[in-house]
Amino acid sequence: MFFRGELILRIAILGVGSIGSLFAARISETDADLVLYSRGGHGELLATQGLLFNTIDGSSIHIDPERWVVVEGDITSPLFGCADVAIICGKSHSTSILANVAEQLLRPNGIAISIQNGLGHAERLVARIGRHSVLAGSTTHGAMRVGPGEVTWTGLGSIKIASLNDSELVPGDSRVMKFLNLLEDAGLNPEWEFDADNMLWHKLLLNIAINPLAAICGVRNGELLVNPDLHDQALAAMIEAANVAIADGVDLANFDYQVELDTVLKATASNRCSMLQDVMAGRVTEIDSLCGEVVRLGEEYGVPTPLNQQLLSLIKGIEKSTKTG
Ligand code: KPL
Repeated sequence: MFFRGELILRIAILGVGSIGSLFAARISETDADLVLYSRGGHGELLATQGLLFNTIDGSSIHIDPERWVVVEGDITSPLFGCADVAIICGKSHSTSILANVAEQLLRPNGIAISIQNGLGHAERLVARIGRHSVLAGSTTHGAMRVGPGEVTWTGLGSIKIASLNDSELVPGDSRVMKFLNLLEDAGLNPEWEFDADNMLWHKLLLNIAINPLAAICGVRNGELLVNPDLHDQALAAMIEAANVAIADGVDLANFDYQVELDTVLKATASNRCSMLQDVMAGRVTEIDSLCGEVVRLGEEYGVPTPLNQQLLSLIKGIEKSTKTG
């Protein structure tokens, strides 16, 4: 086993798609030990050949497979209870399975953080791991899998992190401080946020503006910035979802929709958003956790959501016609 001693921080990344691969590549540059939970062909390549990482400045780095341990399936000794932090990066629909894996991988005082699109993931982790060990997270980094065993960092964003309500896991906690320092060392731009619900809704609004439209039109994020029709549609879907957020108690008084949207579109202009990557690969998308969630909550609060309903139906239709099985 490659672990280099008890004092080295051990990070487990659960779900090593585009974003998970980006985090693994960046954290491999620090002195932390890494455990990657990844299934299928990509996992096999990570274990045998490592990862080709195309960085934000255009250079490429090969990361040796010796730099991490790749696991799949049940966690057994010596990996059981080995990790200080479990970062959940899988798709929305995999949270429950990955929460089980996190429970097996984490040390008794380890931390789990969900950095996924959509709402409710952190609470699903809490159900498994306990409120005192869970942080909420979201990211605006852009990453794209260009082929098996290869990932490109397509947009420099940040990782936002917040405590859950009534949690003792606050920025002053030494485990949280170590984790934030590690993300800083890895160049992943951690930012502490003071309201987990607001943070997750802000990211949801950006995903609702960008992901379904880019996936339906088959365009990179930057096209939504330069094509006025698409930009108007993106903004309209975002503002409609924001009405639901406000009904849900989210404070959007200082949230400038257009500025926030354009900032992410600029930073990730060359990215194919995660939903477009899913559609192109014939995978189930996260549409249920994005527009589906907005439509569901809109019905609950009596807020009309026709645009989100339409985007939901279109993506569902595309999923049916492209599903690979
Ligand atoms: O979160 C993303 C995604 O693709 O899911 C953004 C930030 C929109 C980057 O494409």
